[in-house]
Amino acid sequence: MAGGGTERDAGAGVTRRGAVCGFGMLAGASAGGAAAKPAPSASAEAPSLLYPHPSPTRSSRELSGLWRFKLDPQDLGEAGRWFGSTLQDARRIPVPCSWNDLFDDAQDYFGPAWYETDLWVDGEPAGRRLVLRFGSAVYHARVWLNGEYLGEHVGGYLPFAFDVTEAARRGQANRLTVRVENRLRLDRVPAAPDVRASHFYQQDYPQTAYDFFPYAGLNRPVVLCTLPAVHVKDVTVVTGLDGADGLVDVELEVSRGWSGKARVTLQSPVATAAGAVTGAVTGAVTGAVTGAVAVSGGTARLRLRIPKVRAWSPADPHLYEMSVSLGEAAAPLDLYRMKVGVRTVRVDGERLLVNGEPVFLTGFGRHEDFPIHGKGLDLPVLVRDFELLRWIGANSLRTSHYPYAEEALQLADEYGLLVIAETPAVSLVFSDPAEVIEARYRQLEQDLHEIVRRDKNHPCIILWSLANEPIPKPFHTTDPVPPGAVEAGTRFFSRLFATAPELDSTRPVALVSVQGGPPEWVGQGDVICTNSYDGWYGLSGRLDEVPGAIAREVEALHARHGPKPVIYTEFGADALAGDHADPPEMWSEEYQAELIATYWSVLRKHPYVVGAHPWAFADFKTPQSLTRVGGVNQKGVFTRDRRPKLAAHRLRELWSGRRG
Ligand code: BDP
Repeated sequence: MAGGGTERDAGAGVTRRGAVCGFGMLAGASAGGAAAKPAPSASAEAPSLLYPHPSPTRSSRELSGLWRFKLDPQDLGEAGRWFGSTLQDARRIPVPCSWNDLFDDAQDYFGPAWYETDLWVDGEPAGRRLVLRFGSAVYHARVWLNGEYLGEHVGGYLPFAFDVTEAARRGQANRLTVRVENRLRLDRVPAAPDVRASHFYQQDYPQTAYDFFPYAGLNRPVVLCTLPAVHVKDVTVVTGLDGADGLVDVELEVSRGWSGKARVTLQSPVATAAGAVTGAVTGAVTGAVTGAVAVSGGTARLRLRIPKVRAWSPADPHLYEMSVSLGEAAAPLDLYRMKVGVRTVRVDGERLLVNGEPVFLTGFGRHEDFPIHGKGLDLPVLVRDFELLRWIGANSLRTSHYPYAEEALQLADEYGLLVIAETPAVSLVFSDPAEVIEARYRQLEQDLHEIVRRDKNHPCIILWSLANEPIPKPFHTTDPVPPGAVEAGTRFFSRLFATAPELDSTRPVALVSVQGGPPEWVGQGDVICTNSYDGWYGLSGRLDEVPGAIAREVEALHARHGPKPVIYTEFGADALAGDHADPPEMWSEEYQAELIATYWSVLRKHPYVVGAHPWAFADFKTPQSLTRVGGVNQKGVFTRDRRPKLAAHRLRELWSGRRG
């Protein structure tokens, strides 16, 4: 194929030319670390995917702005070498942003689209590696610089990067071209539905198997980074508590199989009276904690002990500043800075423990969703959402139903929100053909590698969710479950549950089941997570029958899976803001508030229930369908523009303990 790309979809990861994803060092206290590679030429080495925090030895420049954009419905671009010259008849598109709400012809567009921008690198410090890092591209991306093919990435919600040191030219504009393709396909994760088998989602437009709008494009920032030839390529931090002390195990991966001296320093930032942040150390720690280590063949491990540690917790989300420097302290070859929260997480019988203390999760599943931006990273909305979560008394969040932007996790670390981090495996159907299921498995396993690699160091993440609502057959079909579908799912999740602890042995793992889903699947989790819609999809309108139904359901879960903690990851009702009814009727604000309060009071009576997340934080756009008024799922306790419904006020009272 022109440009060097080959159709290698459903395969996952990045291919070609100094590109990376997830094949390197794996997370976890006992993970092996990167094998010492024979010193490869820097351009052949996969670039680092560490979040590009700037430092004295590194720079990061967002390429956000107005790019050129063109749909390619006939898929002519690659054969026509559109990457070889300036895009003809292009219009402007902001990056980051989803394309759907911007242009009428792009709203329900599925196919390739081309992005292009000019890039000057003359301002970047000379003598460093130049890396282009994409926060995400939904769903498949191919990238060229000055017509030279850099590589591709498959999977919509995770970063990828290319070393462009050789491809970039100084003294002239560099043409960066990206082909993004968003087809809804059976073999993708998340998948399109098999319309031959589905009677329900056939009604939806566009036809997704899941209940959120398939916003597409370059949804997260593209960043031009510089870093030294010898640099910190990956860092894995695992924290522990030993009496009053904190333990911080650090594993380093350094580029080019480098050997030499490294130093790791931890210190507490403190706001001065003027509000500025200084490098001074507070609390019981007197002075920064530093450890020196010899890096050999590109890897090193060390343990730092923080006397009288100030542990990270929702009540006190204290973060230490960590810096890793290579070479001589006075003139480091590289300096990487990141934040570290010291905490432990563990399942103990029916309890979920953070720092040894039982926690009860209040909070929500949410979506990256806002009018016009779609799933484009929108920092103002993100900050507003975190403020609202604090206002309502939430202490947790599920990244339903895909990995969120890294900035969301950074904020969760700072706000002290406990996060259930979910893969993009939403609504997988196991009556689909075996080869399709296998293709999805390969993609999902790759996603899991990439997620753990990206997010392993966030103290906020306390639980991995491998999937949301996998089902043996499509919803609302009257056909029986086809033979073998439950077993196919059991095999699928056994493999995935075996992989997760190899990548991260420090966090519990679960999958989110749907009411009535196969117990063999959810039962493999360390925590039983379930979604439940009594009073909405079942027992519609019959609020008085709901408490009994919930109690029977939760007790059955406990009997089947105990002793394990149970989290209700979804329950709720659509409410049209402004619609009122007394006595409460479906779709009114009163009904939603009453139903949520009912769940809360029943769940709180069962000590093994350790979390209750009403669905959802805010209303969000969906495909058009008979059940989605205005093309919006109205189960938010906030409206799509973040105004509280009655349920938000009710939850605020319940979660503050002001009302039982
Ligand atoms: C659950 C799904 C969620 C949907 C919700 C609903 O996990 O994605 O949005 O139902 O129907 O089954 O509102």
